[in-house]
Amino acid sequence: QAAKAAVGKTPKLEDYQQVYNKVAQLLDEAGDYDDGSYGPVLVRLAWHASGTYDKETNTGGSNYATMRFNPEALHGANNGLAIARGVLEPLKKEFSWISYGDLWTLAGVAAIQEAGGPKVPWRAGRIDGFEKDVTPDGRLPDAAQGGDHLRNIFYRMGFNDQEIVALAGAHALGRCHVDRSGFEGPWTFSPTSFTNEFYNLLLNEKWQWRKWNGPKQLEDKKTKSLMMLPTDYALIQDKSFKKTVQAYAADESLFFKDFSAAFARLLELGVPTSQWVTSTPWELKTLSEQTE
Ligand code: CCH
Repeated sequence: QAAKAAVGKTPKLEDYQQVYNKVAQLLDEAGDYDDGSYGPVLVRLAWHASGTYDKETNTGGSNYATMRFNPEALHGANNGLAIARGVLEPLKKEFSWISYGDLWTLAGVAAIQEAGGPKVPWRAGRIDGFEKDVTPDGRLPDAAQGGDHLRNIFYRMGFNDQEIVALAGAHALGRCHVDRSGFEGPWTFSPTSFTNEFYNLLLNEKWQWRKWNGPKQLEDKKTKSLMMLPTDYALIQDKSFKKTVQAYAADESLFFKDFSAAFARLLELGVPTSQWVTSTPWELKTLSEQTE
């Protein structure tokens, strides 16, 4: 009962709802930061903490929160995530019983739900590991590559083609930063709202390679203010992926359902079943549900 030991009492949903509420409150305390919300960068933290999972060796994933340690903090894919970890650090001080892995993944769930996205089932039980648990660099996807690379990376985590497309829809949120990834710009006109706009734009806008000094990325021909990564564009160049892109563009509730399932599973990768404090995940309430 590692989680129980860490908490010092039996962990209850109410305790984690309190943490959720604090995260939800600080999302909008971002001032001039980006588009005024820490939500997108917190989603990216939850994903990068989890997406190191390798099903063959059963290593990586969110269990040990190894991004706290160098060299993982310094892996190129994690550039900029010190901001997200820093935003959550005061919560770790306030709720010292929560593990970093639980805190980071719960923050990702709060960011999705508060941005108008689907409910994402979540449960507690991750424990803090050690530097020796850090996985090798190169487990997260490289945006400069194509469909084969996406399959290699996500199949390694145990996901299928439909789930690859569903997870990519998170790019409705946030933006690329030159000083983090080298890429630049948002995917949608509403980067703090969780919608199926990523798929609509990907399918319906005309995309052209941007002429600039940075890495190869696409821009929309009409406004030149939106972007797609080569890996995003790969989703409409492949028949199997494109079929799912079309389905999610046409039906936002289908996207919400599939995203929720895939993201919930992503956040649980690599956590031994015996560590979960409950056999079925919880549903955290949004702030607005609690004030109604
Ligand atoms: Fe992503 N993502 N992502 N992504 N990502 C970037 C930003 C965000 C790839 C590359 C990039 C997922 C999948 C992929 C978010 C969520 C998810 C950036 C810009 C790159 C590059 C980083 C920067 O410069 O700040 C690639 C390749 C893949 C392959 O599939 C998945 C899965 C998720 C979540 C489910 C979010 C959110 C952002 C915005 C972060 C921000 O700070 O605004």
